[in-house]
Amino acid sequence: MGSFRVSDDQVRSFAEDGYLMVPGMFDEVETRLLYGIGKSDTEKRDRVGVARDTEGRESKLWLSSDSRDDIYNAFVRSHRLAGTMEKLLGDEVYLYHYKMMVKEARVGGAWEWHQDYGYWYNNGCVYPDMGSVMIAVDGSKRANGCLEVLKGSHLCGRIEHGRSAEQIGADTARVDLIKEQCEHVYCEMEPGDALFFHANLLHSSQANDSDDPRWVLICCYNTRHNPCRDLPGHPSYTPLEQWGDERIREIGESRLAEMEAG
Ligand SMILES: O=C(O)CCC(=O)C(=O)O
Repeated sequence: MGSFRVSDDQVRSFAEDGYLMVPGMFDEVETRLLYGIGKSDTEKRDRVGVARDTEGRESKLWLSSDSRDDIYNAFVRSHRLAGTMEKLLGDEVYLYHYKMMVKEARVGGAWEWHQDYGYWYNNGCVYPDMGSVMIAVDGSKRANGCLEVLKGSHLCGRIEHGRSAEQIGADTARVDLIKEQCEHVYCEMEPGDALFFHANLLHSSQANDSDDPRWVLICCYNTRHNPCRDLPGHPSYTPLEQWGDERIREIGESRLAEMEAG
């Protein structure tokens, strides 16, 4: 799907549901490059952080907002992701950060129900006009802890959040009330599928009790009109140069060849 163009119907459905699934957004070659480079990236592996869930299991990720000529930036800056996010959020977007959620087989922890804006509000972001897109690196299924969302919950406004073990979780009584109104959807994905979601959409994922790892890359964007504090990994407005979608193959293939040559 080299040149994806989001349709008006898809923009409408994102506005109503708070998320949009695009199956096969990245082809097999692009997905294999992200998988091959991501899984053996020792520099990033050394920066993996942990946020324990309420059962004490390790929910791990690495996070960056750097701009380099690398495979991650080729995804983040692609018209397919950044251009689509601009249509969905109705303004120019810039990179807030990107992160790899490293949910390992058997041990990967859960993520409690939350809105991303529950975190980002505290960074001085004035509006919730922000969004993320998740790209499946491994298959992401109920068994290995796929993303779960409450459809349409972004329309409930910002919900109180507080500490939940080492994570920030939404007020559980309020989440229960919203569950009575909003459908609970399990967003199962194949590698290369993309899931766009609004910063106020309630989402969570369960621990990985299966034998299959569940890695996903998440690219998070803010809109130009939304002021926020300039923090490491959570910058204020910095124009994002979008790159042609072919850069994923160009950068990915040359990086993979370097890695294979040692
Ligand atoms: O990786 C997951 O399953 C959850 C990720 C998430 O909730 C987030 O990045 O906000």
